[in-house]
Amino acid sequence: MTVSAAPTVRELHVRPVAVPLDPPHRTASGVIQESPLVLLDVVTDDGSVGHAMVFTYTRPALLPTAELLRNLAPLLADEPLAPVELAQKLARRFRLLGTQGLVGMALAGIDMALWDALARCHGVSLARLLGGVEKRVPAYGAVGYDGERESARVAESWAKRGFRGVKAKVGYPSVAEDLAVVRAMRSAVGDDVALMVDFNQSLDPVNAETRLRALDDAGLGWFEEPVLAHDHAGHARVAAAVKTPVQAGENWWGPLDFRHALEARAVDRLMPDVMKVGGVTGWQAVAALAATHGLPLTSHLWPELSTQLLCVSPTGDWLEYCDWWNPVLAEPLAVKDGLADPAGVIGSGVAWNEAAVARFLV
Ligand code: SMN
Ligand code: MG
Repeated sequence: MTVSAAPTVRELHVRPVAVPLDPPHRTASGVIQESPLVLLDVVTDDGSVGHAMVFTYTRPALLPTAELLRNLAPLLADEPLAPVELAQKLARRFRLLGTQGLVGMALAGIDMALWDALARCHGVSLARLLGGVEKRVPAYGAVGYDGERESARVAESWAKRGFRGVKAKVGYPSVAEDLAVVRAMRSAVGDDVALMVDFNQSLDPVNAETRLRALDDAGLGWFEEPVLAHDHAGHARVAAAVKTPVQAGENWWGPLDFRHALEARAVDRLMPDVMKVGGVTGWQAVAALAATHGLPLTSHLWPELSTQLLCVSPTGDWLEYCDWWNPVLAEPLAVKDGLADPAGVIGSGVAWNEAAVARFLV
């Protein structure tokens, strides 16, 4: 039997876009008015093209990230289409600078695009490429930091669309306001919809402990990021004080941050962001950690790619549904009856609506 040669990478195309967000997404730690995205296309010598996006959260980081990615492109040219190998090579190349922040985001974007190209080159979904099958994944909808009445209205609209879970931004000035938002949402969606809350790092550990105790009997699925993301001891203090599971992970850089959090017993559930965790390669390491610790794994943003990854994550749990980037996608993720449905997807499911991309180009 002969082993066929892997395709090689030819080029990396980089395009910055700003996709308007209407309505804006409010959190206790700031408002997101638009999605600044760097769109990546990895072209291989067999004609496959892999797609991925890097989300820079804020406009000032958009063009520097795009420029950084353009500067990284020569490191990929003529390399085999082997994402794990390339991830190690690039990590070594940036050891002295470090692979957090914009560098980490850029490397993760490359990793995601390489994996997408590899799956496309085999004509399969990413889940299949990784040895799994496409499965329907329960998805929850997001409610912003929008007060009692609006939170209840949006929660109800998710429930009416068939979503079985809703996560609201809280961390209002008082615990009474947090409780009022949760109660209003509960009465809007009934008892069969899971409710979760996200503090977006807005509390200090002492106040978080008091506040989460007061919310502990509200029937919530989890408390997310009550304190600063990297305050593992603070998370651990809060997690030990309440029955409701504590969840974090969207702001941890790579599998090593997850290891440190687990060593500190910081949380009961893990929520990697496929970009900040280091792309598909980083996600897989964290999915293995979650499985060996028996911790449920939820995704953060990147709904198309995350659905594929949750299909192959042994403790995969909820998908965070998010439609912010749908305007630039050729075929956004299908969701039916609150379940993300990756049937028929090739690669990670990410491909561009070129007319829209041209409109939003920066
Ligand atoms: C969130 C915050 C900021 C941007 C996107 C998403 C949030 C979440 O913490 O969990 O969705
Ligand atoms: Mg969050």
